[in-house]
Amino acid sequence: MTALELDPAVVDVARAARRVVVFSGAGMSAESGVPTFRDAQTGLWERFDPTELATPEAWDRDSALVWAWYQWRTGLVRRVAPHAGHRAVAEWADRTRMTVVTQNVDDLHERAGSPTHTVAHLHGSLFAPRCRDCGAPFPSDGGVDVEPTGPLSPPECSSCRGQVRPGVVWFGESLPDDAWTRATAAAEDCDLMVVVGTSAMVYPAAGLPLRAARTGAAIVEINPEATGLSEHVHHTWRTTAAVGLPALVAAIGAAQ
Ligand code: BV8
Repeated sequence: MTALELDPAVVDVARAARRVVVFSGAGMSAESGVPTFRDAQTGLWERFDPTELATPEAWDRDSALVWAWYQWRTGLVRRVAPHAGHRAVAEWADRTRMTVVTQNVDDLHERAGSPTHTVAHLHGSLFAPRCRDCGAPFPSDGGVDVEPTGPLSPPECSSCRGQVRPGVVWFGESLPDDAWTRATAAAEDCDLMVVVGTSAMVYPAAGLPLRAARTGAAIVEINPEATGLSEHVHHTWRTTAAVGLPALVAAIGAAQ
């Protein structure tokens, strides 16, 4: 069922839901000003596809180029703000058991008020660099404010003098056990999963909505475009995260 307006059936399902998962992708942060993976790259990285840069091979080939990319992205996220959709998800948690499972490496859900322990970062965080050799966390400096015009050398670990790397999951790397365990448990336990702003093309994350559907959850997709998931969900709503989520949460509240 594809709708351009909020479908009353979606409000009924959401109002009745007691265990909700919001599964978010890059589109969740787009209206905050964070480019999605589908958006074209700019500057130094214009000639690269993000899926080429977000790999251990790219890091081994040119860690300073990749580190500059992450420093630029970190600074950009630090300078933007969560939008009404992020805040609606945080407010919804006041009414029901909420788990946010995000593919995003930004901290916008948390900055909008979603408690850290309720957010599972499947692909890590821009704000959690770590030593590639000993794994020690390295304090994020918040990235850079001016788009780098050249490579930036990654810092040295203060514990073992190894090379510090971004705290994200690259293609070909396994997901963090804790986040994946929490995400799969929440997907299998929820009675509603709202899938927001993802093209659902990156696995194993993209398998979570069908995993939730198999255990009886209703699946609602919020995305201005169709995705490979659209034909498999109960409701797909052609709207954006910053418009749809506040409208849905307000409708639930009004309905109670
Ligand atoms: C794994 C962090 C097991 C980094 C990311 C070969 C070897 C190993 C694995 C593979 C392999 N070949 C394939 C795989 C599997 C691979 C994979 O899925 N590849 C894809 C390309 C096919 N997966 C992995 O490698 C994963 N690990 O499998 O481990 C393993 C381990 C070792 C050996 C074998 C197996 C790890 C994947 C994690 C990669 N890291 N991010 C960084 O950020 O730099 S993924 C990154 O891309 C994001 O986190 C996100 O997950 C993904 C982008 O997807 P979306 O979030 O959906 O964003 P996108 O831009 O695509 O779409 C935006 C959507 O929003 C659109 O639909 C648009 O319409 C919508 N939208 C736009 N505006 C709005 C909106 N919606 C709402 N409102 C709006 N305003």
